[in-house]
Amino acid sequence: MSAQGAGREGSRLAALPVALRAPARTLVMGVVNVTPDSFSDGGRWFDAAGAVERGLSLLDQGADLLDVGGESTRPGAARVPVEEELARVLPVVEQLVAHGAVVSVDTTRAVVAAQAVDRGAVLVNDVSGGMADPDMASVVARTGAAYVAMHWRGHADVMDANDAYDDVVADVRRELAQRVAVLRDAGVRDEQVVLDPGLGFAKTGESNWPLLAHLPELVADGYPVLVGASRKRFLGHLMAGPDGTPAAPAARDDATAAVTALAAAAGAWAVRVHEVRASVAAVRVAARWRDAQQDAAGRATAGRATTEQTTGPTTEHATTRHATTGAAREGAR
Ligand code: PMM
Repeated sequence: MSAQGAGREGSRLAALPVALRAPARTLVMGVVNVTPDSFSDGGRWFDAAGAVERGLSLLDQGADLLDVGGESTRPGAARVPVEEELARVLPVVEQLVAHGAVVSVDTTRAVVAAQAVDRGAVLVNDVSGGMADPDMASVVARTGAAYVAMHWRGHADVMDANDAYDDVVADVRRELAQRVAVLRDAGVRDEQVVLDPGLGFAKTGESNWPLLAHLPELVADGYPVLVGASRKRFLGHLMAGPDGTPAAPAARDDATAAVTALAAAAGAWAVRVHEVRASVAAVRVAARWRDAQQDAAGRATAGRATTEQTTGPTTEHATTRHATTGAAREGAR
């Protein structure tokens, strides 16, 4: 799978403000859950005023965009009626847009996506990658909104039972490529698409780590990549206390920021997080780190070119050195 025209300046994610289309550093998307039962922050901002206030505070902390959701995807959660989802999400989208925020809507329903875009959302974040609602792809095609297609195998009530992979990295990449093909058939342009490996969705624990470790391969497929590790169960297990009790969601923020730094160093387009401040620091560190790597790789290449001009390449040794240069460049990307 590769994104045709992914590098074309100006056309990629055209619904977003220019600065967010091909940013110099990884973006930080702040989570605004207007739900009574999300796993990590359910109920804390469950009225429109509280949710808007939360969104504004995330912007103050440095969020580049806000993801507004009205349906919990907590494992085991029941579905919310569509009228309820609309009533939760639309006023919050509208008010945050009025405050100048770049707003994404976290929904699997085409009707919610369409109405949120009408109210100014510029990105549709669909954890089902279009699988939950057959009308989603045509809404995305018609509106031209940016679209996050996440890897997904079923709603919250069944997702844990779907954690079965031959090779989780290969399987997720293949299933995402299938989603992209369906989107293309419906008229969605590659330039609208962001891909997300779907950490925690049909991935109960160990399956998440190979996906993070192989993030550069997903990035190399050419689509912007969004990573949503924030406060997820696999981080709770990682940070378990001495008796094995998983760390509570709010105690997973330091580990989340560590994932942000590594995801940013691997070239992720954005991270989706509940606590923004530490992730903003992490993406800044990662950006400088990558710049310094590229500078070092550039200097090494220039130095070698000068040496070769002076001495001329020697046979086998020269081949080895070029191989090293290539690896250094790859590491610097
Ligand atoms: N995770 C959650 C919700 N929405 N969207 C994307 N694109 N990627 C994710 O990993 C993701 C998501 C679950 O977290 P929450 O219930 O705390 O919002």
